[in-house]
Amino acid sequence: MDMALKTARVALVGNPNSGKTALFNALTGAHQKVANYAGVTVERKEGLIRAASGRTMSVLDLPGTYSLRARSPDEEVTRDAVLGRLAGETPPDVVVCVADATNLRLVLRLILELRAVGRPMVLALNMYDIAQRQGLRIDLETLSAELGVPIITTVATRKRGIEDLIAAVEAKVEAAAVEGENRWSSPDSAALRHAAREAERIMKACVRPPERPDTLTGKIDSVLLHPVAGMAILFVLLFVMFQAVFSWAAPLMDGIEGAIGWIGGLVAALIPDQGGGGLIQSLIVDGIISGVGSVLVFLPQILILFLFIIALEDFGYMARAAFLMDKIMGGAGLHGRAFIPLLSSFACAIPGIMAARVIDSRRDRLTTILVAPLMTCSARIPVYTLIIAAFIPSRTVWGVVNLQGLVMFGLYAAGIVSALIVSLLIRKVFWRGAVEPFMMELPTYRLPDPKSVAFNLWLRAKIFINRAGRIILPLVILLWVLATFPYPPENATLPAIDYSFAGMIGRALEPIFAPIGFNWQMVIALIPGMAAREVAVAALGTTYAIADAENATGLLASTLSAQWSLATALSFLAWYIFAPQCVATLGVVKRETNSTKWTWIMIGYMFGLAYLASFVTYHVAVALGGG
Ligand SMILES: Nc1nc2c(ncn2[C@@H]2O[C@H](COP(=O)(O)OP(=O)(O)OP(=O)(O)O)[C@@H](O)[C@H]2O)c(=O)[nH]1
Ligand SMILES: [Mg+2]
Repeated sequence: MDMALKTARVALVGNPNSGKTALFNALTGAHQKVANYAGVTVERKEGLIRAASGRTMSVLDLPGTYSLRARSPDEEVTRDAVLGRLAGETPPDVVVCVADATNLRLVLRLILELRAVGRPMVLALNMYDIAQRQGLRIDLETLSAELGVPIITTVATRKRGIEDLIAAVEAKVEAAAVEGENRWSSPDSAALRHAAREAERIMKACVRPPERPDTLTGKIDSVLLHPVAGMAILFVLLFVMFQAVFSWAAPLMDGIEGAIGWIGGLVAALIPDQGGGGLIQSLIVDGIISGVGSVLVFLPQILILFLFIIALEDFGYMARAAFLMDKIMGGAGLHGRAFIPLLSSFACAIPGIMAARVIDSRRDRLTTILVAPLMTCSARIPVYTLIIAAFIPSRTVWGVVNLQGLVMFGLYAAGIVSALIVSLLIRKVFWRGAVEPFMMELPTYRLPDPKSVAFNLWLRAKIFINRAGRIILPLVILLWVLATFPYPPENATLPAIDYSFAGMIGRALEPIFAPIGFNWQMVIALIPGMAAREVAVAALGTTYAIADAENATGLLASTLSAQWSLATALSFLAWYIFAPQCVATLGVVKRETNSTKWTWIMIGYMFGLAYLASFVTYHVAVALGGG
């Protein structure tokens, strides 16, 4: 019977935050990002599944939308996919409309629009667990009859209803007929009013609100969204987060550090350092282990930070934080929807810049993109932490506050405040006009699922370790070569590294950076550090290990505290707040803005700010006695 069944194309369409990606992951086994706020998915993602009949289905996850009348670039993706407008593409064989069962009113309007497109459709009534818990009563039969589509209830996060959904889709494919012509056209205001009335009527007919309405979300919100208390809680949360990054991570970091030192010692003992062995020993111990190891140490801190972020995202708090920040962001000329892109930039500016696709106005999107790299990405954590560990004493101030955590908090705050100032300036210089008010809907609070939090954390760890292998390792080896050859002359008076290529390059560039207090080793670290910020730490690890090969077991932080002045260290921190030390980000800016001009404007303003900030920091610190 298996007569080479044609692959069926299935598109998941629905309102933002209705669980499309969670459903996509449950169907295909993929691991796309899922979080409790709108606008997580900004691109189409395809995955394959095989139905029980043996038919292959290609499933398409799409950005959420309220209407096919797309406004922002991410919504256009959805519209084009549904209408089959992309080059070489036909409309999907089946549209699966994914609805948040607790929020039917909005999705009904979308369903009415989708019906006009005339594709076979199935309604996945997702988050059915929450609807039941809330006591919402939905008359599935009447709803199905009203809409003329089969309805399957699902709980995407628990993989419930998945088989039924596949079967329903398959039945639609088998029936094969296109259900009608595409009668969809962009609705005018009369059509919108009509759809709203129709949705209201269907709601009345099919959904009975719970006898005891769920007020938990409302109760929590009355505290968390309170203009004063809410702000205070947000501030305290961030503060605790950075305290935790330092105090919880310490024992774990000591463990990793000890293990790396032990491996280094073992390798040093195994490889004789006579003849060619000395060179190999130096490559492995001073180059690879010192370099890559100096970055890997920071894994615990990064994971603790992400534990907070992932748990807060799943709980639904991040959308509230956006709500609280809206006034401040609007005052600085940022669009209400800029919050999520900026928040994502704390992990990495690249997904952050892509997330700006949810903003419909090009100017507002551009402003967001230009300031996104000022948010402290996780690749800066190794740089910040290294310098803080070396120069800021681990003291308790005001009784309970860890001084190192406080400085870290300050560095993050510096990034945020400068992003606000820069966007204000962009508005003043390039374009004026009103900023759109906040538009994001607030999701229902949900307890974070420990399994999915653990899994997301594991993905983060994998990304971090992968970067250590793919980006840092090759660069560290290259740097080792540059720092080792050529050998010093017979009558050398300086350390060997001073005669190497790295020494030469560093010294040639040193004059540019001398006014901001950088020595040539730092200059050398900045160059491979363009590949990724944390490479600078690895590069410093390697450079100082080679320079001080005699006692290579010395920890990088203690080496730095002996070699740099406080003013130099602070200047380096200031540099890293602003400098666009990341080629990949610049590439994405070019792609997303589709403009060389704006990419260069970003490079220019960020390097300019970095140099200025370092200059001021250095000289103020020297004047205060930190030279
Ligand atoms: N309790 C419960 N939570 C769910 C269910 N489906 C999804 N979620 C949660 O709902 C939130 C939103 O899920 P996503 O899959 O990111 O939603 P989306 O529709 O892809 O959102 P966008 O990409 O922003 O349009 C996440 O926190 C999920 O864990 C469900 O059936 N039950
Ligand atoms: Mg999604």
